[in-house]
Parts: sequence; structure tokens; C-alpha cells
Amino acid sequence: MQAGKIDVIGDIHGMHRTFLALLDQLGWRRIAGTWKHPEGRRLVQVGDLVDRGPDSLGVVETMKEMCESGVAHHVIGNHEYNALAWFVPLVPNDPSSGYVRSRNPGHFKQFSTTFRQIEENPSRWDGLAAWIRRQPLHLEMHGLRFVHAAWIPTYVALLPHNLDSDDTIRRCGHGQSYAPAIDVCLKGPEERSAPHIDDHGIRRRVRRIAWWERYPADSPIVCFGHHWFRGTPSPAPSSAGNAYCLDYSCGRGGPLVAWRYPERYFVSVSNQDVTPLG
Ligand SMILES: [Mn+2]
Repeated sequence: MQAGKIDVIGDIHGMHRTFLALLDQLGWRRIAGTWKHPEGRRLVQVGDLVDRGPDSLGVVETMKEMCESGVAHHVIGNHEYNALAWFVPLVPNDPSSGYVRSRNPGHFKQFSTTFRQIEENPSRWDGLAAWIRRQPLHLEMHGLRFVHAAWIPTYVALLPHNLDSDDTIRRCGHGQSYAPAIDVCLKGPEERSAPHIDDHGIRRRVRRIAWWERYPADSPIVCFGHHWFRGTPSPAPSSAGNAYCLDYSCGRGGPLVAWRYPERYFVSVSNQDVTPLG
């Protein structure tokens, strides 16, 4: 049945040329501003459109256009959440109270490429942010599950429907009611560890957990991103091969990867925006 054909795409991180190259490779076509695939496929992108690469807003625009063509879905990643929360004051209408995403140097560094584009054209961002706010934080479609970092049912059930209001975003902030679900599903479950410097040069006292290794064998296929996989795309090492990570480190020069369902094969393009990883 044609309705069940899906292309799933991982973290894009501002790599707009790479995104367009992958869409072309997959056979997607844009005609008069409308996207479609000759086989009637649908597309799901599992979050992290922005930050790191040269054209975050361009990526969001293309994703929005695909969704508005009625053929695609975007599931919010931690970088989209962080971008929205950057502009939401802790106390309504009181910027002196600070912001839900605290504006410290580390957070700014992560957001800087996107922030520069927003500063150049704030109204361009306003339209895109309004659209991002209406997108889901998890999705189930044609018997597949989609989430940015981790599908752990008790936490998925606690996620807000979307980030449509400032109040909802405030409730996602540190210590607030939605925070545990946002932390687990959008950033991934973590456990305490000895202090160490992570792959991004950030000092941490916690370590990410490979939750897919414990993903139940009888659960639906789950597609996710966020975890900076490397090497040849293949199913995540779960017990039943029913977990697929689509993040192959595009955000630092890796390829952009898609997984096709029901055919079950990967398609990837090398990075066209920054120096590819060796
Ligand atoms: Mn992420």
C-alpha cells in the first residue's frame, strides 16, 4: 500500500545544501513550492534542524514547506526546544527574570550560528518559530514510532502536545512539571558518571544511556536521532533490531542519513556544507 511508504531523516543541524542533496537523492521533487514524491511517499524528520551548520533558517523553511505540502512531519529536537526557550522569559513579560534557556556562554555558543541568522532578520524567525511551536514532540504513524532522543513510554506519555504557548515552554524549564519528559525524550536518559569532557568539549558529570539496548523486542519500530552515531548506517544495536538511529553526525561533518520503510534500507549523502568527517 502506497500510503505506508516513509523516508525518515535524522538531525540536519543547519546543513541546508546537504538536506536538499539528500531529498534529491531520495527522489523528492519541489514544483511551484509544493513538495511531493513520485511514489507517494511521506517523510519524517526526527528533530534538530538548527545550530552548527551555515543555514539553520533555510533548513527550517524547507522543512516547513514540506510539512505544509501535506507530505512531511517534523518531530521537535532539543535544539528547536532550546531555540524557542532562549526567547521565553522565566516570568511573563519580565526579561530581567532571565530566560527558560539560561543565556550562559556555553548555551550561546551552541546557539550562535542560528542566533546570528535570527538577528539579521528577526521577522523571518518569528514566522518559523510560530510554525515550530505547533509541531509534535513525538509521533506514531503507520505502526512506527518517532521521537528525537528516546522513546521510553512512561516519559513519552508525559510530553506536552506541542510548544504552542510560552506557558508550556516555561513548564518545560528546569525543575518544572514537563522537565523530566523533555529531558528524557528530547535529550536522552542519562546516568551519573565520573566527571569527564564529552565529545563536544563540555564538562559533564553524567553520561548518556544506550536506551535502545533495552528497547523491548515486542515494541513497534522506533526511529530517533540525537546520538551522534558514526560509521556505516545500520540498525541501532537493540535486541530485536527494531530501533533505528538516523543521526550520523551531520552536525560535525558526517553524512545526512535517511532510512526507507517498508523497504528497510539506508540512503545517505556526504556533507555538502562543511568539511566532511574523515
Ligand atoms: Mn539532539
